[in-house]
Amino acid sequence: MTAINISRVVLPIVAALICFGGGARAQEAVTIQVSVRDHRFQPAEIHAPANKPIILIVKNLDPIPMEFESITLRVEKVVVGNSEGTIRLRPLAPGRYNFFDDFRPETKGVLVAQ
Ligand SMILES: [Cu+2]
Repeated sequence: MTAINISRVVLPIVAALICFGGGARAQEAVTIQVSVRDHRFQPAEIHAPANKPIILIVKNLDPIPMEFESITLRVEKVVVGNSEGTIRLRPLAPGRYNFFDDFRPETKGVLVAQ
């Protein structure tokens, strides 16, 4: 390959990598929220965009601790009574992700990424 041929092949690849990296840095997190009251998630179904980082705020409106847990989201966080917790989620593939209160497994909800 001549020098000209190499630059024709390599330069577009380098340019593509720079663009891709810039796009990833510019990707902003989306903040969503769910509350717990009387040991129920409100709302029990929350929605978030797929393929974007998510900041999930869990507000515990009950006076005793709960533990927000999800196997598919791979998170587990204790939120003490009358306070809130912040959970950072990786960008999610479209789908339904169940969560529950690990202290009261009957307290369940679902995050729908779409
Ligand atoms: Cu747990």
